Amino acid sequence: MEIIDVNNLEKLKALNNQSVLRVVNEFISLCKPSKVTVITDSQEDIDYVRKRAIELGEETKLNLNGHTIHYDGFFTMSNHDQARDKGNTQVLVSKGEEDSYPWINTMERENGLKEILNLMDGCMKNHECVIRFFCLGPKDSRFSILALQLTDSFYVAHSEDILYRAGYEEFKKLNGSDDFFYFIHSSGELTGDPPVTKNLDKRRIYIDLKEGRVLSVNNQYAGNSLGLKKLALRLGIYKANNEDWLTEHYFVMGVHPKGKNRSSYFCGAFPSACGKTSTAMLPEQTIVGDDIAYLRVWEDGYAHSVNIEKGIFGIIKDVNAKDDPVIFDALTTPRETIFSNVLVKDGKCYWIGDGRNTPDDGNNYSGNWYKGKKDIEGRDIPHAHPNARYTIGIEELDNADQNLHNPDGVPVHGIFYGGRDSDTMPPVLESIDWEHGVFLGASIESETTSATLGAEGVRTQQPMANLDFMVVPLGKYIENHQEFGKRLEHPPKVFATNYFLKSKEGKYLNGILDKLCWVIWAEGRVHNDFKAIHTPIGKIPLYFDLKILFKQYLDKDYKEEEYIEQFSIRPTKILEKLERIELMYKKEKGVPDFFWNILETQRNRVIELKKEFNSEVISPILFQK
Ligand code: SPV
Ligand code: MN
Repeated sequence: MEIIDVNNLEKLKALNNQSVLRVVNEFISLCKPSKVTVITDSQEDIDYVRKRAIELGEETKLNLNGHTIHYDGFFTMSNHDQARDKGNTQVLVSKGEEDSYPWINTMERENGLKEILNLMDGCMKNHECVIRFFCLGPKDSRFSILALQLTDSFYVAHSEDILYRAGYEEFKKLNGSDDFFYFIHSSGELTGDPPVTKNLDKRRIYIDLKEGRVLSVNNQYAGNSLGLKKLALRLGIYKANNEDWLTEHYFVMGVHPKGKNRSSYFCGAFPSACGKTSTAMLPEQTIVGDDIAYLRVWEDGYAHSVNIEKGIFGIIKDVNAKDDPVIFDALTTPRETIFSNVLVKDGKCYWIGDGRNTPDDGNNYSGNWYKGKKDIEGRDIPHAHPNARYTIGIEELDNADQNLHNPDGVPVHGIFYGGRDSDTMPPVLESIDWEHGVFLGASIESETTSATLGAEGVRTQQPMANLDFMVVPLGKYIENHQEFGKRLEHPPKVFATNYFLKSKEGKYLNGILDKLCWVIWAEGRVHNDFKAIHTPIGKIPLYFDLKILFKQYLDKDYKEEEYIEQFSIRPTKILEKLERIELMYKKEKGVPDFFWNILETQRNRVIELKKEFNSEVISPILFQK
């Protein structure tokens, strides 16, 4: 039997694209699937993908209409597939270039290709391979890049239908050009029920910048397997930074202040599990995207931005009716949703921090689960994984922004940068100007979380929350940000946020929804609604304005003591942070002068401040003249 039938072959040929045929031929011959199915943009083809994900056991239906559960492989705590695998993700570079990237794993291209192509030989044996076409960004848009995906996982293919815009018809418009990214993925040999990747020790994700492609094998977790997500982000960063635009790990949201009859758009970069999606999904605001954006300098003098996705692959931990009402409602009502790595009991999902009673048993990512179950290293297995996720489309949410598919994107009025920082930076800080904003983004620090494999709770530097994906030298990337802003007549105002400030006793100082007030304040700053207090590290809100916002938006009495504790400047902590930043950037070649100048100026001002007040905690009231 031919592995590709006439009908499927016709679908390929109709694209009139030799480069697509070349890629398909090369990888079908190498991976040796038993069958090849080509998926167009037709509903019939897309339904086929959903049906196969269920038939093959990669997804199982749950009680609510459209809901399914998928599990990624779990063997021991140190070898599982519930997060991005940084260690086995390698960027393939030319000989001699290996040292250009101190922050990421690199491998000499020829060696890397040899290894992974060898692992991929026969990796789809007895599997059906699907060929998919997507569009990263809105259709018919100057922003967008086309993407070809081959995978033997119908969970991957189904997730991509929810997350990305169909692109088969867009590929026809290429007129034979090879101007597209491509992604080859295989779960490799499978084991168990549900079927999970057997050989996690042979998990490899190799990024081939030269060819604009990523090869990924022996994994299922979306951050490793879905070509269009973090794998395309890396290719996008490479392309943008060698041209004149930006690819960023940004959400994009519409901010709609009460009673103002206006909307503004904000982007935001936060490392994993630092409140990025929940910011983009704040009540009464609208979402364009929650993870990855392309930005270009536009004719109106603003930066314009598009979401390259159309869905959300969000962390489900701590989503509950009180703290994340919009997401919670979306996840507990019928609609197409893939849950991953949560507990299922009687067809219903449970996760950590869902605000409900947890059943004592059920099925989770470790198989049959019961309270007190231990992994083979003797540690408790929680009922749901801390990095358990949900996949939903944005379009059908009530808070979807009307410009989600606008080919011109949305004008960016402001940018947030946030990290997980318990003791140094205030909840919100406005930059002095664009370059200082780049500095604030470049100096995000965060404690590690469960979204990547490895230890949690370690403070790491996270420039623009993009370090995991930084496939160009960091100095060049920072300089490109500076240049990008210089070309804008109206550069976005930049704000650093910190939702994770703690008291001396270790208690969070802010409620989870307090971020709404920081966002609304920032929006007001863009339109000069509020004055700000100038401090040596940037601008902060006046108590009076926040008091009103807390009352108006959260019906909370925001006390002056709370404000003083949250917005005090802590000179020693800030000097320590500046030192860590300096240490990191010193390892990097080609960091632009403006960065060092800002660092020095900030340091001198903070040293003076410390001398002047002779205190470790300086109240914001003291800066108010
Ligand atoms: C993140 O970790 O930043 C995510 C999820 O958005 S992942 O797909 O794993 O990258
Ligand atoms: Mn992300």
